[in-house]
Amino acid sequence: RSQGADMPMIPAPAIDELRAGTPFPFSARVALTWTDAAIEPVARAFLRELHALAGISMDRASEFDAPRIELALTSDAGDADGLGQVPRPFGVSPLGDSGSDERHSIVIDSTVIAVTARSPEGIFRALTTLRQLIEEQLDDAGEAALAPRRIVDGPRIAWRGLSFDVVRTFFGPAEVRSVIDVLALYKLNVLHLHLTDNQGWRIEIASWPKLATVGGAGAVGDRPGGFFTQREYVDLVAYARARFVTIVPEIDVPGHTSAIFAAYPDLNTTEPELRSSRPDIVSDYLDPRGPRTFEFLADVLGEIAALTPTPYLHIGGDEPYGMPPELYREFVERATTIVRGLGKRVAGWQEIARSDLEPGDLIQYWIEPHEPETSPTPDGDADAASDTSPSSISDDIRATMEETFAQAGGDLGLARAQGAQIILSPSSIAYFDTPYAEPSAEHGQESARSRLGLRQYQPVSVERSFDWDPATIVPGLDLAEQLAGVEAAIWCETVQDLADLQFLLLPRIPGFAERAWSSPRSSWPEYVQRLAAHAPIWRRAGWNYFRSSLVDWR
Ligand code: TNX
Repeated sequence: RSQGADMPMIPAPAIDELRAGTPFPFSARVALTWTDAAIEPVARAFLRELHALAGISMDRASEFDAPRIELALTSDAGDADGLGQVPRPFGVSPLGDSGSDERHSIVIDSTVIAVTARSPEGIFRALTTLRQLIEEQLDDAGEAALAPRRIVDGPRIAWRGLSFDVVRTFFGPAEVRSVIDVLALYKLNVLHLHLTDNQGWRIEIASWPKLATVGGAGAVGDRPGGFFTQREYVDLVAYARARFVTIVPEIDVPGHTSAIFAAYPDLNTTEPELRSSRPDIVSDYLDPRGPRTFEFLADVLGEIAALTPTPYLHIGGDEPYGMPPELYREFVERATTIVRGLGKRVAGWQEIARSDLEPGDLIQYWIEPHEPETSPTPDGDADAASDTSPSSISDDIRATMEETFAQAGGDLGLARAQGAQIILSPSSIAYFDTPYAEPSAEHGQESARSRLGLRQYQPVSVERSFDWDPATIVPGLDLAEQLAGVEAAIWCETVQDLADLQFLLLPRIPGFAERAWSSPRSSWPEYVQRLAAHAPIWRRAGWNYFRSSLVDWR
């Protein structure tokens, strides 16, 4: 293959112009220079990363050394760096109004690589591109020939995330860090941590200690439980931050709350006739009329808010099975009042649009019209959910389950009318806990870890996670006014360990990231060649991935 002249970057940059000339000779002798103290942490992290990756020890050097990589912050005065050619992104920054500018430019010539941006985050994104270029060309001697080119880039969508279920299977800090590494490599900037659900509570709460110790003891099936201490969580937030990934914590209420009730049974004041006897359908909920419900919620959200710099707290709100609609509405209104009182903004699954929201709140779209999976999903281990006898739940419970999905088509309109913005997580595309679809059944059987992915879903091909357009997935969505961002989601009922998790994330994450970041609409035949070139990066990092037969892997 040509020396770096093909375009291995994912996501594809907005502007990429190849230039004539001798390639830049990347090696351990290359020096890195920077002028602004603000970018020192990003520069040092890049040096450490290259060292860890390939034993490369570049060093900081004077601005006269060559070859060298120069990092500099620029101002937008006069647009000398050309960043003005890349439009501002759609959506909202997970950092809030102070959200930084991710745009950057990279000019590679035979002796110097000049990297400029308006913020440390922009420099970080540029270095991620550079890392991909280097890794893709790296030979056994630790050298890479980088073709002269000019790249000017920035994201199409500001909020680009992964929602990660650490409840159904508990993943500890080291495993979460490795997921953050995958996100950062593909310029995703949000890790939405689904910290609580029926099967477990995964974060230490000092004022309600049994949430973690009792509520966190188990997981799906007989898998081990676990939880993050506050210290571990704070360290994860910092680890993510250093990679410009924002952790958005989710405390899922008022449904999906069995772990709370296991720890503190008195908090469960669900009417006896609304409690399900089916193990796979949970209909107990946090009741707004419970005497300690909002004291509890204020304590929990208060502690989470204090540990979390992002302006957003995600309150879940999905699938409030068993809950009469007026109680749900009352609950969400009180919960959002608590969040605002803590100085934070509200995010929640799309069902919260059925309550009063405020402009700037975020709702997460996941229920698609006319898809098979919009029927109620059994909760927990798919194989254990064998009791399908309709007699074991009451008509009242059944009605609330059906309501959840029957009303879904109105949620976006309700959100729009209230000025709330939308995170797109269309389940048929963005849910990665689906089996892989492959052209040949045998290939699927032998390599697709066929136990992975929930049975109620249609299998989804690697191409499908790539071949969609956030701009058209919801008819009539006004990108400038209503879009907040996009998030993929990985639910872990069938995912048992890190190898399983990586198997479902790779190669879907890069395709999703391409759609979130890139403005030029790449085609599958072109994209799949770039994708193939990334497998060596994953192998070097020790990440598992699905060797789909749709890709001619390197
Ligand atoms: C629905 S998506 C859920 C999760 C399940 C998931 C399985 C959503 C807001 N709730 O509790 O894990 O389906 O794909």
